[in-house]
Order: sequence, then structure tokens, then C-alpha cells
Amino acid sequence: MADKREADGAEAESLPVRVKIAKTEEDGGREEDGPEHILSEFQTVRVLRDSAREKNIFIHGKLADEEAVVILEKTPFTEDSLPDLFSGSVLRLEMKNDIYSTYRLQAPLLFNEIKTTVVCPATEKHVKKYQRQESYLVEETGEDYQSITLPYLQQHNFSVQWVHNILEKKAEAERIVYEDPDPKVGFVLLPDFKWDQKQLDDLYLIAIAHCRDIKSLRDLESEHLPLLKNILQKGKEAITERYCIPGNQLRVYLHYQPSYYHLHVHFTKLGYEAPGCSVERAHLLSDVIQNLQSDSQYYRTRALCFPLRAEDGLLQRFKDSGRL
Ligand code: M7G
Repeated sequence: MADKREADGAEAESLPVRVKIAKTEEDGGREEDGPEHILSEFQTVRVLRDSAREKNIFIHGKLADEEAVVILEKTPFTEDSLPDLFSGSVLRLEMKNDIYSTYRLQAPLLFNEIKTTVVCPATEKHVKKYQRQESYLVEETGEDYQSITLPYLQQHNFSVQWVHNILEKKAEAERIVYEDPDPKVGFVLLPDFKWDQKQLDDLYLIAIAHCRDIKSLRDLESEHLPLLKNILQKGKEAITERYCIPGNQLRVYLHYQPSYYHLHVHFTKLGYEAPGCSVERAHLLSDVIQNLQSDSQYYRTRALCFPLRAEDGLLQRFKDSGRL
């Protein structure tokens, strides 16, 4: 590969799309510019999902013989870009009728950027995660968690290498908004990779706990209250300071089930319907704190509801156990 990189040399610079990929542990988990991961080489296998309304498309394909998922998403307009957009664009008339007219606007190149996310190599679980599927609500008791969910997720979870890379400053270090380095109550706050940071309307950050022994909401007990309160308070303060958004305009929550089993908290702007913020998956951190204050074992013992998608292996396990 090193030879290929050298041989590509200067031409590689002018290739249309280059993406940064955080490598795995074998490579020291470091970020590297990878000319081998060039979307001009991407071969589409099939479209997993697309939405004309959300203006995005999720594609399963191959990148240099590896399975990959590519997500393309048109980004929102921002007010401060309007003067350049109006002055630098060419309008082509489509139709005119009385006071009504429609055009195709050809904007300067800068405005034609498409937010692109690449998962490579992607596992079958990644492909399923992004595929459009029916969802079914599951009610999981504390016993179900121990006998069905925990054994399943110990075998079939997504790698959290990307999380460790962030905590160890091997990836995204320059994107960190705030860090409390304390090993017990500390966390790293940074933009979620779903947010392009160009506008505040869809603000989305995640706080990742430094401690590595809490998989999800289910593991939380009252001993974790100092950690949770710290994330809630300092996370909000850091966002207010950096983005001038007051704490009471933030939706701060955990997912159950999460995709990645290392404790992390989502911070999104109130009013933005972030993916996964619906009642069947999001648990407000302030509620979680109060529930643990009333009962240390609340999340260990309570039945919790969550949606599972048709092809999720965990759904099958619930069916096999006669719980659905
Ligand atoms: P989750 O509830 O475990 O999974 O949240 P979800 O993706 O089903 O919501 C994990 C969060 O981390 C999501 O909001 C992801 O968009 C975000 N995320 C995932 N990865 C792999 C990365 C990453 O590499 N960098 C950053 N900054 N965010 C990520």
C-alpha cells in the first residue's frame, strides 16, 4: 500500500474525493489520509435507504475490495453564506407564469459540498444498521437483560475502537470541545460525526465517559451519580460557552439500546428532531439522575422498552426465548 501511495504521488492530490479514516489498533489507531479509500473507486452494491425529504442516501458498496457503507447528505443553508450564494451563482430559468418563476441555480463550487460519511471496512451489522427496516417494540425486564441481551451483545456488539481512539487522543483530538480528565467522573465532549458544525440548528455533540466499565443505561447505579451530574452540568456549560446556546435549549439523553456499549451521552439542540431522539429510545439524563436518586437499582431492575429492527439478531433471540 505504501508503494501505491508513493506511486499515486501528486496526482492523488487532485483526485476528486479523499477521506480520512481512523485506522484500527494494529495501526496504532492513528488517523491517516488514505488515497486507497477514494470514492471514485467505490462500487455500489445496493442502496440501503434514501430520503428525498432528508436529502440523504445510504449506500452499501465496495472500496478496494472491502465492504463499505457510504452516507451522502445534502447540508442545510446558512444565513451568512447567502450573500456569496446570491452574488456568485448563475440562474437558469425553468418556467415563468405571471408573478411565479422557478430556476435551477448553479452555485459556486463551495456551496456544492456534500457531507460524506464512510464506514470501511463495514461489518454485516453496519450494513443492517443503515438498512431501512420495520421496527418492533421490545419490553426487556432485568432478567431478560441478563439472560438474553447481555449474552447477545457480548458476542455481537460493534467495536468501540473509535471511542478509545477519542479518549486516547488518537483520533478527533482537534475536535474536542471540552474535557474533564478525571478517570471516574471525567469525560470528553466533542461534535457527533453526524453534525457538520456549519449551523447550530442541528447541533449534536456527544460526551464520552473516561471510565470504561459502564456499557449502557442498564449498568447505571447511584454510585455513578457524580459522573452523570458532572456530564450534565459541565457538558451544558461547555456548549453554552462555545456555541452560546443556553442549557435549557439542549436535549441531553442516553440511548437504550445504544449501538456502542461504552457510556456516552447525546447533546442535541431542542427543536432539532435528531435521529434517535424519540421516546422509545431516548432517556433524558435529568430523568435518569432522578430515578437513580430514588432507587439505586432502578435501571438494573426496571423493564425497559426499546425498538429493534426486523433483522436485528437480538429480536430473534427475544422470539426464541418466547418473550415476543
Ligand atoms: P449510539 O446511541 O451508541 O448509537 O450513539 P446510534 O449511532 O445508533 O445513535 C453513538 C453516537 O456516536 C451516535 O450519535 C453516532 O453518530 C456517534 N458516532 C459514531 N461514530 C462511529 C463516531 C465517530 O467515529 N466519531 C464521532 N465524533 N461520533 C461518532
